[in-house]
Amino acid sequence: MTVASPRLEPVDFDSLVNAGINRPARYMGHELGVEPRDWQASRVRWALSYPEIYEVGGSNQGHIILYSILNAVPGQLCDRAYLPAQDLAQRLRDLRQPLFAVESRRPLQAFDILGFSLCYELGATNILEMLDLAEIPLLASDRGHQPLNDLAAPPLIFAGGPTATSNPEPYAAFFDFVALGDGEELLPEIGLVVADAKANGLSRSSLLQDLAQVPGVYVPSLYGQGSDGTSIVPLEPAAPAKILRLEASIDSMGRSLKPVQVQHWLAEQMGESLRMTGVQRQELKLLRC
Ligand code: B12
Repeated sequence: MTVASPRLEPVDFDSLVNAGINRPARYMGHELGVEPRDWQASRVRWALSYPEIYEVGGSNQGHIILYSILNAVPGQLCDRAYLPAQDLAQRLRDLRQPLFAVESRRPLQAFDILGFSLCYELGATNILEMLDLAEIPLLASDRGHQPLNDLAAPPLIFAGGPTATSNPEPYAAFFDFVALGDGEELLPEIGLVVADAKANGLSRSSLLQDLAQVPGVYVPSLYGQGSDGTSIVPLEPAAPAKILRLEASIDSMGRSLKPVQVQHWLAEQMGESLRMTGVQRQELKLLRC
């Protein structure tokens, strides 16, 4: 499988999300509390996803906590992505447009690192649907070796959350790495490793080896089946034999959660006004200023 060609600029939102799409506010990324982010100045660009439609994903506490923490890290930004409903998914496929993050409206391929909350088993198939819509190879082994600052390199794809933590193995082939336990302290540490790798032009495999040294990070490609047929053992001496499941310290808690999710009635109101007045175009202009 070849790695998809990079399409890194914001999608043509007006042609994708218009009167034919239900609840367009789901995709606008313009909720109360969203702040402008400096794409060019950011050394590491994250997208986090709770892989469900917006109403389920956007209200998930863990997802918004981790998003808020990453946006407080200097020099890094974090956007969000959700599973599009069937109407937008079909339109993306018909128009051959890649799935995008809701705030920057950039294709998910444009990010350095894309993290999914895997909070129940069936969320896994939604992740595959999102990767497919984003034109990102489904298997970690098909994502090439280019360093992340090569524009053709797909983002690092990883998962965290209760299901990923309790048994990552059924999903291992799809992820470059899996984060075990709470993400509050782990994600900023991962961000530092990724920033360093980008600054030094490290290959994807060298970066993954570095990430494997971070407590709480499991890199499946560095492990294989043990001689007993059930255990998982390191394939190289540098990979730790046991990986910690992290617990957030009390100091990392107690943040206010932003953004506030767009409620159904508001989404519908916004959808109606978009259709009638073209507010969407004005809002887009404001967002781009
Ligand atoms: C609230 C809740 C719900 C709400 C979710 C609403 C919402 N939008 O958030 C509702 C009622 C909708 C719900 C539904 C379901 N739930 Co529920 N739910 C919970 C519950 C009680 C709390 C989750 C929570 O908010 N925790 C607080 C946040 C801060 O913690 P967190 O989510 O765990 O996130 C932290 C870490 O996990 C980690 N993390 C999370 N995401 C990521 C991502 C990355 C990249 C990283 C690094 C880390 C990371 O960092 C976060 C911060 O520390 C948990 C049980 C529990 N005590 O955790 C069950 C739980 C998650 N649910 C579960 C299940 C099974 C379901 C359903 C499938 C039930 C059903 N049969 O329909 C559905 C699936 C819904 C869906 N489509 O996603 C199971 C999952 C079991 C499993 N191993 O898969 C749990 C664990 C309960 C259980 N013990 O059985 N649920």
